[in-house]
Amino acid sequence: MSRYYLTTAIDYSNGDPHIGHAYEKVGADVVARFRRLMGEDVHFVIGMDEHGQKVAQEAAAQGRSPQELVDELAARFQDVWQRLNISHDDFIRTTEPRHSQAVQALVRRIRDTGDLYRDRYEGYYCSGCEAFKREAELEDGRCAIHRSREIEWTEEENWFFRLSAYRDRLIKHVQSNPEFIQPESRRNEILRLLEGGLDDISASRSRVGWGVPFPDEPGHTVYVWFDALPNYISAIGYPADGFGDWWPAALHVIGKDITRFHCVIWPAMLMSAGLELPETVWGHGFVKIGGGKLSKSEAALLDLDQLVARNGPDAFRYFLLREIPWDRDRDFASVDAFLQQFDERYNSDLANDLGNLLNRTVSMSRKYRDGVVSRTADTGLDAHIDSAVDAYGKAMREHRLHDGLDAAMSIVRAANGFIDSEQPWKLAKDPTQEARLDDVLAALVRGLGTTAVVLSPFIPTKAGEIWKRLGGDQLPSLADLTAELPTLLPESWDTVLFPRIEKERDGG
Ligand code: ME8
Repeated sequence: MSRYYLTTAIDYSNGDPHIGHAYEKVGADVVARFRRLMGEDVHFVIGMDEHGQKVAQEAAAQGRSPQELVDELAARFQDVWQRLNISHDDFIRTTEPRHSQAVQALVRRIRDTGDLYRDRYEGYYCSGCEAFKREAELEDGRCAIHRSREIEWTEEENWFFRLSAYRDRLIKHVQSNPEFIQPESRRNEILRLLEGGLDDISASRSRVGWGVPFPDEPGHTVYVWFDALPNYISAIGYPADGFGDWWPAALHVIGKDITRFHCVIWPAMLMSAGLELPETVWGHGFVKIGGGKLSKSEAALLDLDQLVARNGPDAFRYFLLREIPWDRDRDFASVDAFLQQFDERYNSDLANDLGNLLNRTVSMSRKYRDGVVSRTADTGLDAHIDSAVDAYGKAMREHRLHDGLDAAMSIVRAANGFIDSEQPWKLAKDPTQEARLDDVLAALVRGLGTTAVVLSPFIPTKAGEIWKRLGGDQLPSLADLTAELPTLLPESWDTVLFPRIEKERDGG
């Protein structure tokens, strides 16, 4: 069985989870579930980035210990991921002993290759990015990404990593492995950055106490990105041999603001340590409100618990990936526009298109054939199903999740159109059309059964309910779908898959 190890960014423990975090975790979860559907052996890891200056500052501002803060937030994030049905196999926290041991082992190995040296750092540091900044990167004396934060001047003794020495190898790797950085726009950004040259970077901090102790250097902690990136190997047991069962990762899912760390620094660390590089780094776009990054007040208005409760977890998962392409930014005019679009999508795609298709298919099969449906059919709808499943598989393998979702929903649209054009209620009245009616009903059951399977990575619970409503048991894998399509639909029962939102509600 082929193995598929995928990870997401580990989230900073300095605030509540927001829709940007949810979008990333849901997207990665869709990939994980799709791979399982393809029969692959999947290992899916998410977690928390709990060290560094930003977390220590937030804890101090709240008058609490950093440990207390990160423990509370880890529980809070995990609770949201459970509500959203994220199917991760592991949750790594950088304050865990298994993680700090792995980081120290990796730092020692990199030091042994001669890639670490002591020097003095003088320059700016943005605690929002947790990154050292060149003067040229600042706008009006502030970090371009974290304009509300004060940029700090810092002078300290650090251990440095010879990042500059890896520039040519990195360029070569990016050029000869087109799948390494995706989508294409991110790959071009990184190539331009590499061509501009690289500075060595700090690997330790002597002025930040909240971190993994730097090996054999009392008073230094490991620089937070040097600590965070190795979570991808600490979670699978590095440096013990077993970590090779999963490494190299098939996919790192991250946001576009941190591609530099994942496509330059992390691969250089791996090269230095003599480890293989991940196959693909996918840099997704940003969810924006009113043209900008999510502000704290907007994030609070779009509280994840409320969004999940609003139309159910599957509806929220569906909305995130239907409305926000997986390879680009998506800007919503305002919080209200976001909520209104959520409700509209829910009504049109889920309550109407999918819910009606289920009701019509089940009730007509029961009414005209007592629920008995044949399996073979060769209608126009069957032809559409075949081509949609092909398009779906191709898009999903290429991580174009929005295109995969669209291909899946095209079956629903085609099936509803097929009912309208075939008019089974007329066929049922005409004794010469018995065979045609059988074919039409079989194609509809096949369309709906196929839809349930291909939508299951996106709406896992509701997809299972559709399958059961057709008389199936456990959702099959994509390969077993044809053999396992139900042939006897149980009597109607009164569950409404996605109850319609009848009247407009206000913002919250
Ligand atoms: O960057 N839309 O943590 P983080 C989409 N700890 N994605 C967004 C987003 C938005 N509005 N805002 C944030 C960190 N993200 C580091 C990662 S990995 C070794 C360390 C994404 O909590 C962001 O791009 O700031 C990142 O991938 C993830 O959420 C966590 O962001």
